[in-house]
Amino acid sequence: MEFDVVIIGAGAAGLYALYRVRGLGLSAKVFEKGDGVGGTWYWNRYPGARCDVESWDYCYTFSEELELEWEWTERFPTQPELERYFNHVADRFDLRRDIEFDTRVDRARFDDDQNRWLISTSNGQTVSARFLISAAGCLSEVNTPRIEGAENFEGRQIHTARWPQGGIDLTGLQVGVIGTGSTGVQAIPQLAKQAEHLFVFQRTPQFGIPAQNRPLDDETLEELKHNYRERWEFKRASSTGMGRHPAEVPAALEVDEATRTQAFEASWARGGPGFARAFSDVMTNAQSNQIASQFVMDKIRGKVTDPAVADSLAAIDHPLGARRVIVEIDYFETYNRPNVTLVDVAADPITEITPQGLRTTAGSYDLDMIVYATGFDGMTGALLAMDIQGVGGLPLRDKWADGAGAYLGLVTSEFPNFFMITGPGSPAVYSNVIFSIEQHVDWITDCLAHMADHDLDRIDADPDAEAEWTRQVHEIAAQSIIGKTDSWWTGSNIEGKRQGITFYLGGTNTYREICDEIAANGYEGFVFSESTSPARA
Ligand code: NA7
Repeated sequence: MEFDVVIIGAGAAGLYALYRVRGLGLSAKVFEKGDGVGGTWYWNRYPGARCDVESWDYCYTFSEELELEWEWTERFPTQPELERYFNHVADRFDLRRDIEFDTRVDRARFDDDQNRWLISTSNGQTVSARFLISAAGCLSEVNTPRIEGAENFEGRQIHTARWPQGGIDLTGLQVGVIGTGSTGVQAIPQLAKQAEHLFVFQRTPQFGIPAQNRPLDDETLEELKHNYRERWEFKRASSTGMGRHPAEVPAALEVDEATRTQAFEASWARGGPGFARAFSDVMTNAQSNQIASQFVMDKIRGKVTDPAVADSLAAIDHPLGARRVIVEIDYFETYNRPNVTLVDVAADPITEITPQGLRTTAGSYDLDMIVYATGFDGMTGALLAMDIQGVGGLPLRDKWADGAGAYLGLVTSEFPNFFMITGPGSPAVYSNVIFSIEQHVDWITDCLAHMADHDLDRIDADPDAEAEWTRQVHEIAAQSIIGKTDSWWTGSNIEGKRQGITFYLGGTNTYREICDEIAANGYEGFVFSESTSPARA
């Protein structure tokens, strides 16, 4: 089978890419390893799964009709609601007919002579395409740490991103959860309500800001519809792709203590991921950050009745915002339940999993089930899980062995006609990702239209432009607090992974301007060629 475009993945990025590629009159096929659409929101079905970006921001903006007809029910949408949304999008735009479900892309090889990609899938097909677009996602390759003895455990072990449809009945079970990142923090309060007893194995305590979630009433929905255009303008102007007017705030050190506390209290009461925006300098000034961090740690302590447990949860050793700030609902209060035990595995490390449970240096825990809320091989994991080979059979894994780089995060040299949506070098996970996805897809499909108009068959990145862009990405990251703390953002959660921030921290607004300017200047830094290939459609 031959297509103009093959797209990997039917999550938010793949669905929109398919929509736009079809709009160009090109033939397309999407391969999706799940049996439904939604990507992250298809896979992450664990109890409590919810987006930590507000529903009115975490949605497509490409269709006015879609935006006006869809009604969100809560400030922070749950996984089931998001899955319904992506299903609605797939149906509304008749996308399913070009998606092949339960089909994983295992291998893609660029055929230099034919100027085509040959794509092999888990069900034994090989198809060819002029263009290959990865919409495989930044958080889709799960990370399950290897713990000695895990294979001998007699109970059930499950990663949160592999929670089955229909759920799991935890009634009467002794359950252990490893991991207290965004996922663990969302899942733990819900698991605690169902399990007989829940043991939480925490290695690193984290900042948690209350979501202050709420249902959306008619008045709010009406206002959201009324203002959607204005929000879109704000999204474009903002550095993170969020649709709110950035408030003019002073630096924390410019005001007295009482004013500071009042502002932090107000930000706490508003809730959500924007807590640090109470002042302009929390993310840039160490002293201001320390004051904000202390405020949050005191709040955490105030929620937990057992002082030793409160200490374990609140003794946070990194600056606020250096890891992704967690948005929580009833998380800290959950430790006041009699059926929840916090085990500090930084002080008392996990040594092995036994047939009956889990052992630490100081204790052992009988368990019926182990839940791995242990995250993902972020940014590059899903790309490198496939065997992608560029010119001359160069494996992407080899090209990126010393670190991932792609020009604008979109194209990596020696892999012609291969585009990445939210690839390394783009703002990706450090933004309202669905808005970034739209920008990427629009840029890529405009580029495809440009190539058709100018009879160009092949696009590649100039290696020098790519190296310079990657240098800039690293330079900006080096100035930020987030590059200095271990987390999945730096890749330190994956054994053997080269560490460092691989996303662009210069702001989505600046990034968009750069991408647009490069396109307007004849795609500076990209190399096009006219092909005499017989396969040209
Ligand atoms: P994260 O944020 O990577 O969190 C993973 C958690 O699992 C974190 O608490 C880790 O502790 C813990 N972990 C991982 N391996 C181990 C081992 N071997 N022993 C003990 N604890 C371990 O993943 P999430 O899924 O929560 O969130 C990912 C993103 O999804 C999130 O940022 C949002 O963007 C949505 P550590 O902190 O490494 O000590």
